[in-house]
Amino acid sequence: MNKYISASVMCADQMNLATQIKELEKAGIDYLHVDIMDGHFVPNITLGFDFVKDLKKITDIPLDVHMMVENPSAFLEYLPLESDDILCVHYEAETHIHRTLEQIKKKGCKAGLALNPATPLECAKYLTDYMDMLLVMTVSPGFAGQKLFAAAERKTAEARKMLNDCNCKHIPIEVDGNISIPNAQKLNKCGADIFVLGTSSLFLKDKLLFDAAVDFRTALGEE
Ligand code: S6P
Ligand code: MG
Repeated sequence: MNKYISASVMCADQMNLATQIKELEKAGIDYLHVDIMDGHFVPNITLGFDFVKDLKKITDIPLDVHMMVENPSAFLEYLPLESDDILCVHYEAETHIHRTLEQIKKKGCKAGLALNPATPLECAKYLTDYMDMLLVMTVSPGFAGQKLFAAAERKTAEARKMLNDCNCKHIPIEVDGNISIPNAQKLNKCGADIFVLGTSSLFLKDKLLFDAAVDFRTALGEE
């Protein structure tokens, strides 16, 4: 499977966002990762629905929306997403997650299922028919700049095995949180496919976005 870079927009310079989005386009970034937080599911409040609408007006990079909100099914209608965009919801945030994934598919975009570090992979096992992506959180969600959780590699490898064992090699695994180059290299070997890049490897004080993206791809063995 190809490897993809998803740039975490909450880590961008919000006062110069349009300029940075153009730089990310030039760098050939595959997705823009949009973290929506409600202050309940996670102890932080970030980007919202109007932000997503405005973002779609200024770029054609597909969006990778990561909803960290309680009962995400109540808000799906406010997200104007298309067939190439991913809408990812947390297993822990819904009572009837199967129904929510079906609702996302009905919207016509891709459906992602996210698991917190402590959530067992078995939670995703019977839902693979409704998923276009599995997001293995490699930190507890809520903030940028955290440290990879200790079992992140083991969990990613076990997730890849679980998906392969049920004929779901085609479902990509996304990893999100402290994706530095060394951590990405390890997680790549474990079977991760989509790498969410934030303060650990893309939005760096001493490097241009373009150069950081090139360095990341080179380190992963990509062109
Ligand atoms: C926060 C959110 C993430 C972060 C990203 C930050 O939990 O879901 O998407 O924006 O992980 O990257 P970094 O490299 O600062 O951890
Ligand atoms: Mg995220």
